[in-house]
Amino acid sequence: MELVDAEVITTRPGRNYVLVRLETDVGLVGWGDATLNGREKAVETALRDHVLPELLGKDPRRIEDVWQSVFRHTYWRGGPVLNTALSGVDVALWDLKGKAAEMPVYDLLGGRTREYASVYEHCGGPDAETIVANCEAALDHGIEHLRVNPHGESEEYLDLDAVVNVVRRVREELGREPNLLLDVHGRATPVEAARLARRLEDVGLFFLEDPVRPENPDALETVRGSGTPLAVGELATDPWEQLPLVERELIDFVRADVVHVGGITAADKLAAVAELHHVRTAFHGPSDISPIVLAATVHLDLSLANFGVQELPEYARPSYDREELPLWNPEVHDVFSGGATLVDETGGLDVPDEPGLGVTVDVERAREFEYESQPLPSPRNPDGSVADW
Ligand code: CS2
Ligand code: MG
Repeated sequence: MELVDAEVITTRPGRNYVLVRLETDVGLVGWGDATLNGREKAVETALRDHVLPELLGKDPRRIEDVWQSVFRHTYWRGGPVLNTALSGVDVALWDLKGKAAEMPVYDLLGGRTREYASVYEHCGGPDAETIVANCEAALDHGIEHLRVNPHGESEEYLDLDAVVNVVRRVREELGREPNLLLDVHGRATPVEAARLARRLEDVGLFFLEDPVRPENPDALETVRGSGTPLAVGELATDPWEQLPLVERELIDFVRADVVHVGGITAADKLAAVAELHHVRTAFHGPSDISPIVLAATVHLDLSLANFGVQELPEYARPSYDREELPLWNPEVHDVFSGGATLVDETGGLDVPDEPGLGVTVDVERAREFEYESQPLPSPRNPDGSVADW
């Protein structure tokens, strides 16, 4: 089998997605997603002008070999642009391999270890009342992991006292049972994060996410040591970035993002190392990933013994008003069908028992939605200096 066509299609059904379409000489087509939020065109160019032409004539069954050559033959390895491009290719190759073998990807990864992948839902809001109401709606639908981020007008600033007060009130209202999660988005300093983790000990968080920026792993030593579990990793653009955190057991949950860390191949290896260190997975599922990446991530979740929890993309929030739970906003549904769906009452995602990823892409419809620039947030501190978002 060989690759005879490799194409990048940038589409916008509701938001921008960079899709990878690989076609073989036996007529099989595999789909990947290489969306880098806010820098979509950089990845599109990397794929079109550099990565995809080199794939033509290669055997798509040799996923590891293709992965190694795309990653290593650049000499300057990785980074968000190149590794997102690689991830898109890798996911498309796994989709192809599943289709060729007539097996779902989770079977290629060792088979199911669970019937569904429990999710956490974004239940944040401007005040405790709204957050509690969002949590109760999620709980009514069987979702037991709830992200309770307080956010208001000044979402970009970290008001530690306000965060602690709101999260405490949410816990008091909901009782001890539900699993509560909080994402600090790397906005705290190490010592602020350490205080936050200690102050939230009595709340009993399921995890505190990205307490500090990931560049300096040693900073997590300052944060470690409280009774609050930590989750880090959505910003990693290759598995080695996470290695010190896992090996030194500085985190409890590894949050690889399948579309940035190097695809299914890299996320699976990272998860295997994490398992040996008793670290569980909590793979990234933000609203900027397409149904292709969500499906790829859930195939992994279903196969991993050390699966922890799966983030449910915000836009995939089920409509609680309807009996049927439509996962995607209508425009996304125009382009993608199949893929991961919530299994009612379980609070978990499952994928169809179909060859490959189980996602169908309407390529003609995808071509009709044109890319539009979608600026990223650019917050400033009150004194005018640049703030992280
Ligand atoms: C967030 C992301 O899902 C999360 O935990 O941190 O939404 C993140 O802000 C986006 O992926 C950035 O594109
Ligand atoms: Mg996050």
